[in-house]
Amino acid sequence: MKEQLEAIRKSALDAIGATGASAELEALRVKYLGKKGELTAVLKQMGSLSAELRPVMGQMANDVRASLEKAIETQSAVLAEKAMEARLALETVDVTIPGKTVEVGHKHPMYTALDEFNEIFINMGFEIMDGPEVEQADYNFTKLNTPDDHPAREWSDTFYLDEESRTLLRTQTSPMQIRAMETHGVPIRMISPGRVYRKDEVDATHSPMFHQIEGLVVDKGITMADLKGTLNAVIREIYGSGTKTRFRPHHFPFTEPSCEVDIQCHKCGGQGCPTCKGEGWIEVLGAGMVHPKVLRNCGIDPDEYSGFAFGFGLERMAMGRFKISDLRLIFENDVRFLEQF
Ligand code: 2NM
Repeated sequence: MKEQLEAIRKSALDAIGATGASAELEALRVKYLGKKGELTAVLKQMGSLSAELRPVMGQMANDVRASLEKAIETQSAVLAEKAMEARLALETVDVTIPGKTVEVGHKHPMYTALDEFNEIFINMGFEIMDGPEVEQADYNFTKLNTPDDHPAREWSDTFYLDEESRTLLRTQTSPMQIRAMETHGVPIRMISPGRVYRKDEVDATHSPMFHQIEGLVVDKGITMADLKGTLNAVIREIYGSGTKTRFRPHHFPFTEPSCEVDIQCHKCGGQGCPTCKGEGWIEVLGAGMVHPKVLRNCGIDPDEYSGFAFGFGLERMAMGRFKISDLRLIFENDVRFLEQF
């Protein structure tokens, strides 16, 4: 029996030392120390030994068990270390590889133009007011002195949202000035920038959605001189202090008198060139003294108060400022285009 135990110890220790994976080690543990293992089988023969030999063999069997358990534990630690080294070798990070650059976006050029515009008006004491893009025809047209039979109300020009032509996508931001006069009251100095919608085919200068900034001042004693002074100041902030302006008579239903405002072409100095299409002047906005009927429609007494209003096209302004030749570039959002600003 002693030889048997020695043989088990030797073959088991050799086998344990030779394992390369923890599964093999577990198989060996079962093979030698398990319930049906070799060492257990030897122990089962103890009953046939003499009373003097039994404790001696018992002691030896325990020694063998202890040394196998110790060897398994040691080998297990060796294997775990090897496994960790292998994993670390696989997962090495080369910190010298150049990183992937993250592309950081920026504001759309048209909104850069809008921010500057807002800033100019805030500095002049104007409030910025936001309003709904889905409007009532009443606010978009009627209260703005645009009667039911006016051509601007045609279905071919306006996106109506019901058969009765009562709700629509606003065609201008002026309904917001009406709301402002009704709720804010006088005196008032405000601008309302935002999206407007018209049934236009897309081309180099048209889009069914574009942006306007309209403004309104109402107080006692406001005259055309205030209109000219304010708009000249704004235009010179945007286009440069030496910019020449021209106020031409025009017609809008909601203002009387009305005008369009041109700036002298900065490219040719008024001689006429491709930028100004040979005109020498570039139209930048429409304006006028708020029609007395419009004031009255908003509960303001035109005998006591007067005001002026104006409207800029934001895309047109951005196109002039950034030398953009086609309106579609502004909406396509091709990063190769946007990256230039
Ligand atoms: C323009 C041109 C002229 C305008 C008028 C009003 C209101 F509500 F006060 F009557 N808001 N905006 C106006 C006047 C807009 O855009 C070219």
